[in-house]
Amino acid sequence: MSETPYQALTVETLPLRLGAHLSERLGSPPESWRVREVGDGNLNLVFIVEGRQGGVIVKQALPYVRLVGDAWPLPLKRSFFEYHALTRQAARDPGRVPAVYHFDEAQALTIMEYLTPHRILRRDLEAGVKHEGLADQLGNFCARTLFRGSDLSMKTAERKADVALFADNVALCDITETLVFTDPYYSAPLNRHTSPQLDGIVAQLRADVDLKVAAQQLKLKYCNHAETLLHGDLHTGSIMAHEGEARVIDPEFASYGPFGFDVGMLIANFLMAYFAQSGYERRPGERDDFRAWTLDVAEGVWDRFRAEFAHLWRTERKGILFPAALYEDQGHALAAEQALAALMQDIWIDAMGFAGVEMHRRILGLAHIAEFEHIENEDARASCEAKALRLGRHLAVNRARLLGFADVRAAALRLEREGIA
Ligand code: SR1
Ligand code: MG
Repeated sequence: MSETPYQALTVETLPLRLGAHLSERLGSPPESWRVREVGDGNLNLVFIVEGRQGGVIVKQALPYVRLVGDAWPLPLKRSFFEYHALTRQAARDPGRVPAVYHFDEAQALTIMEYLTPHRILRRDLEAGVKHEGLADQLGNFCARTLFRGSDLSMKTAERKADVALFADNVALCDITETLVFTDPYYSAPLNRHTSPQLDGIVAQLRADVDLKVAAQQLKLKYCNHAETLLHGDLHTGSIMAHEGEARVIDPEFASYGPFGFDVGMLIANFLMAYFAQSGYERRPGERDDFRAWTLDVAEGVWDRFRAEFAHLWRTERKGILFPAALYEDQGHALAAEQALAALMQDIWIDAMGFAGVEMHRRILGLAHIAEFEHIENEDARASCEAKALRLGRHLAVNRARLLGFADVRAAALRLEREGIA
């Protein structure tokens, strides 16, 4: 198949084209398979293919941004970066990403594990469905992939080769650079917000020079601080969950970047889910318990990330940076703890900044989130989004003054209680 020029799959052509790869796993004949295209993301085709013996996911890149259409071309090579990110994540945090069965670079397609009956986590955050153990699994995923993908773990040759490989993921980095850090802060052509009732706060934010400075300082970090291999798009639509298990998907935005990026983006998505809850209440307080849970998960992700990262620092620091030869081996174990505390403080500050801009771009930019979009009442939706915009501003601008998650929680609770007036 890889000798054939790229051609997008359809529900009709898939069985014939992938029959040789899938028959053993799904059972024959290919004509008997049930094929559904279920991609609801912004970029790709995603097929569920089921036969008598089992099912798989077939994900294929399109040569353009699905959300916008062929007016916005996008390199197929993103599937190559996704494949390479998945293999690294699988090694660094086993069991947390879908198993890859086959990758075809020319067709920009990956055949992988069908996670069922898992659901996209964002849908459950909208529906008010909790998942046990989520914060721990996601915090560990961030710590393990970010620590083990960094100079704290990797040797110099492997690390340089990997930075070079992912440096080519130019188009997807450009999307993040533009859509996350720049577009929300002026009236960029692709921007939209869902209600004229937000016009006032949107104008305020776009006139806020401290915020513009903060956003570009964060962009500088995203572009220049190649500290570790990022997932690059770790929001709650990139997580599938079922009962006690969370799985992380879709790392096509993988690139080297700052430690705080993934964990900050993820926390932002739980904070937005927190503010969305009132939009689904049929009577005030109906979602109190679930709302509180979303904040607990945000805090839990940070706590677990910090604890696991510290554990890896103490037990696996075998890379280029902060070698034990300089610290523990010289009787200076305390100095290593001092260095860890300083690094963790930097990561926290960056993570809060990235959380802030993520909250803004999901309300002001091109790519919105379902939890807000699906709130039918316009007044209720605008109120939820305005609170998230305010918190985003607080996090981005005051990121270096936040002492810990208690400060974030206090700000979120106050906004939820008092609104933005
Ligand atoms: C044009 S792509 C828009 C967004 O969708 C992806 O999931 C990323 O979050 C990207 O920023
Ligand atoms: Mg995605």
